[in-house]
Amino acid sequence: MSDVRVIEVKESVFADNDRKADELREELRERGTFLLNLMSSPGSGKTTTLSRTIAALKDEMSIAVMEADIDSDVDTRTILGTGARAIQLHTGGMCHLDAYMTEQGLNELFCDEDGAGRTDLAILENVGNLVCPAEFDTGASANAMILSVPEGDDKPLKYPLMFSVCDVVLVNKIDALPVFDTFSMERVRENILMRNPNATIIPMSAKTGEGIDVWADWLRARVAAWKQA
Ligand SMILES: Nc1nc2c(ncn2[C@@H]2O[C@H](COP(=O)(O)OP(=O)(O)OP(=O)(O)O)[C@@H](O)[C@H]2O)c(=O)[nH]1
Ligand SMILES: [Mg+2]
Repeated sequence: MSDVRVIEVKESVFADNDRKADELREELRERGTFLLNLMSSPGSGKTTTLSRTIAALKDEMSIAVMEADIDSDVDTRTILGTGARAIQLHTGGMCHLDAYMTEQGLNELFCDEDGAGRTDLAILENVGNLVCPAEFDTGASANAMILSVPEGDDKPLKYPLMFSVCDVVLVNKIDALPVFDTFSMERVRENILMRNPNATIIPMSAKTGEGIDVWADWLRARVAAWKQA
């Protein structure tokens, strides 16, 4: 066995991606574009939340969205319906985006800027998955994730990395709490804060709009602080 060379490919892939992500963050700063990476499991409400977010913020800032999916363009069509710019990224079967893929998407968005002016806020809707997207730094200025009530309050215990890399956790579908009555808001808070004591936790419903103002305030303040830094 001693003459067998073992190469830690995974580690070098991550190290290379981290370098690229830092480069991308620098470029985005020079352009004045705040990049939000939005993650969650499939169906927790990313696209519905983005539609509400765009409605809340579009008069204050120029917003563009990258929809990442393995296939289809349904989410991009939904976002285009809000009036925001949007492009679809197909990952070729990959369950996450890395910094290189994000850069390709941003380059496409920036090509469209002439007519639309500068992009203040670019949002990446990552592929629905609680594992792989958390492992790859996309170059984002902030990471957000959505945990929806039907998924259960134990998810921070089972998927620790996702919760530890996110600045903010949106607890979505609170309108469904009467049906999913084993979900405890107190327990989910404890579980999230155990993984990430600095996480901001915002209960909301993308369906009814409850809590969207709190989320929009958080994002507005975060973009403003980033621009002033
Ligand atoms: N009851 C309820 N349903 C919601 C809420 N938010 C989203 N939904 C529904 O949940 C389903 C999935 O919502 P999407 O916004 O497509 O979820 P997503 O995370 O973008 O899904 P993928 O992109 O496929 O991963 C849709 O039927 C939405 O109407 C909510 O707050 N409450
Ligand atoms: Mg979606």
